[in-house]
Amino acid sequence: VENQIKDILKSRKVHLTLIDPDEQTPEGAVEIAKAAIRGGTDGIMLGGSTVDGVDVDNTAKALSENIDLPIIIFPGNTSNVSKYADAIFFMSFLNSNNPYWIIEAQALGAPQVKKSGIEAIPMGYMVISPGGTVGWIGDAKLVPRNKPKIPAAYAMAAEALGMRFFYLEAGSGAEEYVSPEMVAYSKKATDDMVIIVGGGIRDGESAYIVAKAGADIVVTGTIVEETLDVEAKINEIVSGIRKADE
Ligand code: 1GP
Repeated sequence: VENQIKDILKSRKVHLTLIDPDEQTPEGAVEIAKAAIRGGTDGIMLGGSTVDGVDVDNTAKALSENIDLPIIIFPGNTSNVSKYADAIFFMSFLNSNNPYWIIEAQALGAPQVKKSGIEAIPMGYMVISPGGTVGWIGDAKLVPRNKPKIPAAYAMAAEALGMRFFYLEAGSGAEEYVSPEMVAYSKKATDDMVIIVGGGIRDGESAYIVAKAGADIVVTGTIVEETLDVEAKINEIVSGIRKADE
């Protein structure tokens, strides 16, 4: 999956659709995923801050039987592992105050990941103010929105530690997405890091702004839960990202 993403990135930026298995049935998730694919998304991320493992597993199974694009787990905790997914963002919550989210959950989850046979993609995860549910659950030392040098330093550290993906997260449903300055600092501070930006991106213009600033991957989640026309909404976001490719 990592190679597949990096191949696409040679010619254009990537969009991933986040589906929260808590929010609908597995069949409902398949319908959303199919519409998002028609809208131009490149893969499905599966996860949420408060999701249980059974929901993740059932939804991953239904998706794997019905779609061809990569299914990547975006784990909220150690139970969120499923052999039906293609990969997992094996992530460390770099600005958590709690060692559980930095390395302990990873140690507890690693044997299951190994056993499941899915690909682990090493990722540094950084939560920016306002941070939302994940900031609260993850005991985050939230980065102020106007301090772009802080996550850039973490991105450099993550790259030196061997992580290949770096996620700037404003929190699901955030009122404000991560600022373009912050995205640009993290992108410029690193050499080969794949920069992912998510949280609060709701329209083509915001997707364009973060992609133009340096996001390699733009993630949207909440909008697919809110819109009545998933295909059209994803198409709007993807068109914004494509504009940044020009
Ligand atoms: C949340 O970054 C993702 O972890 C997506 O955020 O739900 O606001 O699109 P939204």
